[in-house]
Parts: sequence; structure tokens; C-alpha cells
Amino acid sequence: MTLPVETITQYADKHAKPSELSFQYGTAGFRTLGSTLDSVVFRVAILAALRSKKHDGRTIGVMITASHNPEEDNGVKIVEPRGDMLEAAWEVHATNLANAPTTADLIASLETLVQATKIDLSKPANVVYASDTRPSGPALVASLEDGLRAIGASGRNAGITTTPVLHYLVRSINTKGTEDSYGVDSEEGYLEKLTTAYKKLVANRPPSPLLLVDCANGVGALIARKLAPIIQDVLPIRLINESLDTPGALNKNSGADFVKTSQKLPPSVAEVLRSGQRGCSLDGDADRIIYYYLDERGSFRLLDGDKIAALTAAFIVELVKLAGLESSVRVGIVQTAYANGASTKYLQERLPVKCVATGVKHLHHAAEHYDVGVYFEANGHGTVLFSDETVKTFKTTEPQSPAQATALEHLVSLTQLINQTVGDALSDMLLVEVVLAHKTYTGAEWDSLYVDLPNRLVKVSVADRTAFKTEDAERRLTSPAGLQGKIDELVNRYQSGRSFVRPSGTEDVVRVYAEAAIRGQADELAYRVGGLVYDEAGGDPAKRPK
Ligand code: G16
Repeated sequence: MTLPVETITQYADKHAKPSELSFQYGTAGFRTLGSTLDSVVFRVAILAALRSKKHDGRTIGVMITASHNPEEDNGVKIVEPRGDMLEAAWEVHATNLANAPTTADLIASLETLVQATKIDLSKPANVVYASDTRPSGPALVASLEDGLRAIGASGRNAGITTTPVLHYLVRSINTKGTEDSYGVDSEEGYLEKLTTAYKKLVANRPPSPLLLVDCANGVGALIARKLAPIIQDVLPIRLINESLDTPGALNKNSGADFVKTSQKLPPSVAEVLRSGQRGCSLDGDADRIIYYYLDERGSFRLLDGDKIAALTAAFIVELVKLAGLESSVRVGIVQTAYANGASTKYLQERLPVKCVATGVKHLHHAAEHYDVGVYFEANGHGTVLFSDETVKTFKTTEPQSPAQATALEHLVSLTQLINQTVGDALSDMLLVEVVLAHKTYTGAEWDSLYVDLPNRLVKVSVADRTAFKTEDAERRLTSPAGLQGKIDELVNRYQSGRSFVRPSGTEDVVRVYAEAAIRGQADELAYRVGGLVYDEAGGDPAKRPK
């Protein structure tokens, strides 16, 4: 069987690539201005269909979202049959297809791909897709559907939903009717699975105090609205920033990225959060979460992805011990260079810790090497993976005492509560709340696990961010030549100083991270390294870090 060249040509001509643009499958798929993505999404649909054929017709996911980016941006990423991110080798194929200049080039690239990856075109192709609430979403969904028609793939539209729900659906569809069934393949099935596990885990505990949830005016609000009434008797939640049709509102002065980057409360949250109360912010597609609280002096205190990792890993380790599985179940942590130095020190004293490059795809794969792999980026993106063998062990171990039986039951429920396909703000929120309920921790008690080193994240606009290349899990620059030496010299002048520079894979900026023993020093180091980056690479003078 050969590619339906004629049909693809007819459709592709309607979705021509803008000649002046080039595209790159980055940290989380393609991401740029939504108005420029028509051809990319059309081609991604064809690639997803081919990926499905390669996987013998198993369902592949496509998510149209730009997550934390501004509302005018959009993006698209591909999800593998188990619900994880597209295999790295295929990211290269995606970039090649997206940049084929003409329809004829596209066909040639597709033919090369089919041959090189030995795809059997007679296999079926199944794709499930969804989008977030961005205004450019519907047009891009139409581009995607044309791509599926062009190659004759069967598509299922999951509508407007969160990234983690789409990942959940992919795994559920592919495991339906098997002994590894992941859940019922619907939004209701997802909510049912999470909330049933949550209720089991907090049974016999007093209801949690009210939790404020900032939905970043994004699609997370839709799912959170459905979740809230199911759990209100055990975890009352109040939603803020759930306005989905106010133009420009998405991620604006709200959401996880705003809180983590600016290290302050969204103004709308500041109006309502009271001393001692805890709140959390989701991002634009609800795959990240950041917690916070106001201390007794009313000061903002951040509980980021590192703090979530410390809290949840300690809880899991404790349960594993109580279950008598300490010697057979290895728990490990995966972080990125953005992890606060204090968190890494705290965790390394307790568990194996690995550092990998930014991007859930890197963390996820590293976490798979542990029996229980806890991974969280400092920005709040993360989850916990349990190996199949470990889940079996939890289910089949004969308890020798009531305490051991309870620990095993809790561990099984955790494997149901946690969305193991990808970072999931709402599943992570429930996980945090389980631990807080079990430990009877307030925000302050959780916060006191370790003290964060003051840190600052700066974005630098440069002429060409691809000039920045890194090594050692993005902790060191190899290009531009000589810049790393200058950064090292600066860093050495600061007590507990650490700084690194890397190009963003989702925004057209270079990111600079710095931490030091004192707040003012962390800020100064970040801005001085930012200045070095700017001077080296040139950029918009108005945007020179100062
Ligand atoms: C995406 C990725 C995250 C990454 C973030 C920032 O998040 O999924 O793993 O940390 O982008 O990446 P970068 O620094 O390369 O721009 P999201 O929530 O935007 O999908």
C-alpha cells in the first residue's frame, strides 16, 4: 500500500506553509503565534496518523495548546499510546515535515519517513485530539481534521479539555478491556477515578480547610468546576480566575507561571487569600500547579514543584516502609537545573536524585528507571510513576498487620489518584491535599521541610536564541564560546551562588536562573548574568536586563 498522494496533495495545498517561517518541535511540541500554525497542525495530524500505524493502529493523542504562553500563542504536541510524550527521534521527523517548503516537498518527506521508519501503511490509524480555550483553537482543530482526512485516519474529538485529561484518554483508550485498563475513556471516567481514590485516601480524616484554586482563566476551570462538587464534603474548594471568554484573560496576571516567575500572588488571589490559608494556581492547560500561603505576618510564601516533590516523596517513602517494602521498592527523584539548591540538598540526603534537561519528556523517562519515580520541575510540572511490577507488588503483598494492610491500600489508591501519564495540576492538587490531611500539616509546616535559597528567573530577548547551546543537563553553556567562563567568574563572587543560562523551548527568549544565600544577591546575580547574555548575543535594547 502507498500513501494517498493525490488526497494529501489536495488538502495540503489548502494548508500551505508560510515561506518566511521555520518551525521547531521544542520542549513541549511546536509553540508560536496561533495564527501561523495552520500548516504545522495539518502536518502533525498526518504524522500522528503515521505514528499510529507504526504502533499497529493504537491510538495516538494530539493536544492543541500553548499552556503557560500568552493567549495569542498556540501549540501542538503528540502523545504516545501509553500517554507519554512523543519519542525523541520522531520529534526530528515532526520538525522536518513542518518545514517542508512546498506540498511536493511534504509528500517527498512523508515518503522518506515511511520508508526510513518501515511503516506498514495498510495498518489502521487512530488519533484522539483536544484543544484548550484559546481563540485560535477551533481553526487549528479544523486544520488537524483536514490532516486526518488527507491520510484517511480515524479521529476522535475530545473537545475542549486539559492536557492531562487528553493524556489520560489516550492511555485509557489503548488499555480498554485489558488487565492494565487505565480507566474509563471519558472526562467522567477521569474524574471518577481520581475522586474515588481521593475519598479512600482521606476516609476517617476531618475535612480539609477551604482551598483557593486559581484557574488562570484557562481550561482547568472546566474540569475543576466538575471536580469541586464531587469532593466538596472532604475538600471544599473555591475557584478564582475561571473566566473563559474574556479576551486576553488567559494566564494574564494569574496562573502557575505568573506566581513562580514573579514570586508573588496573582492580584485577584491577593484580594481574597487570608493569613494561614493556602491556595494554588494552575497553568493555562492545567498540567502544572504551584501552591502558596500567607504566613502569620501576611507575607507570601511559595510552595513550588520542589516543595511538592519533597512533601510527596517523603509520604510515599513512609508508606513503603509501613508496608514492609523498604528493601524491594526503590523510590527516586528527578529534578532539573531549576530545582532550588536547598531542595536538592534536602532530597539527596534522603533519596537518589537525578538531574535532567528541562521538559517533562526528559523527567518522565528518567523517572521510569525507579520502582517509584517522583519527578517535579520547580515550575510545578510533575507526577509520580509506579512501575507495573511495583503496582503488582502493592496489590499482591500479604499484609502481616493492620498497619501494613492500610499502608498497602493507601499505596494502591495513590497509583489511582496520580495521573501517571503526565503532570496533572488537579491530580497533583489532590495528592498534596492527601499528604497535608495525613500529616495534618499547615502550609507553614510543609514549607519548613527546608528553606529555599533565594532565587530569580529572568527572560532575555536576544536576536537568535539558537546560538545558545548547553551541556550537563543544561547547567553549562558550550556556546556562545567563552560566555560560560564569564558566568563562572561572576558566580564565584556570590555566597552559595549558582546560575545557568539556556534557550527556552516554548518562548522566543533565553532564560537565566540564579540563586544565592541572600535575596538581593540572587537578584543581582540573575540580572548581571542576564546582562552578560544580552551583551554577548545582542537583542532589543529596551529589554536589556537591569
Ligand atoms: C512546558 C514543558 C515544561 C517546561 C516549560 C518551560 O511547560 O512541558 O516541561 O518546563 O514548558 O520550558 P522552556 O523553559 O523550554 O520554555 P508548559 O506548561 O508550558 O507546557
